[in-house]
Amino acid sequence: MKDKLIENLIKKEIKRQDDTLNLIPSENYVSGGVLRALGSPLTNKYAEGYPGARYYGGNAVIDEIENLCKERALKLFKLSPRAWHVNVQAYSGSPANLAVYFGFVPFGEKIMGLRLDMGGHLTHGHKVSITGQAWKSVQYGVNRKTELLDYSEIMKIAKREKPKLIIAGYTAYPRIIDFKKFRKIADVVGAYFMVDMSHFAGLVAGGVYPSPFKYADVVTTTTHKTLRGPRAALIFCKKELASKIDKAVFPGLQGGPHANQIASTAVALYEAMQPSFKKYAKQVVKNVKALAEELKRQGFRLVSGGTDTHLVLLDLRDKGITGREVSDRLEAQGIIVNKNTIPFDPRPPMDPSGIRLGTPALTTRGMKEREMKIIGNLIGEVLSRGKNVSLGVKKLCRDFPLKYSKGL
Ligand code: DSN
Repeated sequence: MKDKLIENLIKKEIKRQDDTLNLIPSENYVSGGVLRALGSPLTNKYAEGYPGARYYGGNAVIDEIENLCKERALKLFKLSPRAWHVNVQAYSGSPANLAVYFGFVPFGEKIMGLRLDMGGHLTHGHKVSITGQAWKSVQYGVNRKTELLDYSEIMKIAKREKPKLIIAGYTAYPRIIDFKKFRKIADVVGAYFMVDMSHFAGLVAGGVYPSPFKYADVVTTTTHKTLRGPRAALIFCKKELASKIDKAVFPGLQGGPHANQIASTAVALYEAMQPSFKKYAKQVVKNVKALAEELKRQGFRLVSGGTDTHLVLLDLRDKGITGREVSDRLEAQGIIVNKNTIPFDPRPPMDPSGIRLGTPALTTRGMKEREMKIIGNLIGEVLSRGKNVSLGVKKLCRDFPLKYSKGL
């Protein structure tokens, strides 16, 4: 690379990734194949439109790539192409969600999602997001005592507000979602039912989290979290809704699709179909359970008491430290976590009362339950006993190296 400044910054970031323990539940490490497609000359091509109907010439190869990506996406989630459609052009998760609302719900009508501070996402109707401004947003919460979804309360709100679309699937909810109950609620009020499975898509693909497809009308997902692909998104919908989604993505919301990103997604989907990915997904869940147990042993309170997914939320209120302080103190020793609100958080989002920890990235590095116990203990050493654990962090990073610094 002639640009030495950027070249050196890339090297520096690779070293940072290599030398730290990444517990951010929405991050992962992609394969050389995924990077190869993402950094390929496919980025040179304009392809507005869809396979077989483009606004530019020279798209025969891009058509093949997009069709292959779609085929693999349906196959990975065991969906019949007769019943389901998938759009693979959304640039990332937020535009994917926006496209769904744009396709299904007239401006000013109601959408209903989980509050951001209780584990929902900005694009599920939060007031600072366009999704909470262009549409009327109705928000549900979790139960104060159990910190779990309260389906009868959600039903009550839905009956009162009559939203046109109901969203399930969250960014900081460590438990299994009952999609069947949501389907019933949506049916009672005549709403579309959408699942945003961005966080747990890889777990669904690996068979360790319930699939939402039996119940949802539309399912969105980013591809870069547990699914371990490039930053991109997929929108699945029932076949009869296909033209609403396709028109909303292009020309409604976006211009030319990113062919390199679509090819890279196709590579990730191929990888997720291999038996080794099933093993990976299982290990992600085993690892988070081991981490959760150790954190409990270290005296931390887990929101909802535990986890069924790839993440845990720690409530730090009884520790007298905030999420931001914890994140900074751990980062100084090479442990990267995510400050996060907890349900009914008395503190603001920039310095909340919790942290969110997940195992997808460390599991990709090859770590197992033994290492999760060690990491849970390291976290306790730093936060409860004020110890310096940087040597322990270095050893784990050295024992489970990333391959990027070796040129893949
Ligand atoms: N940033 C994603 C996450 O970390 O969950 C959501 O957009």
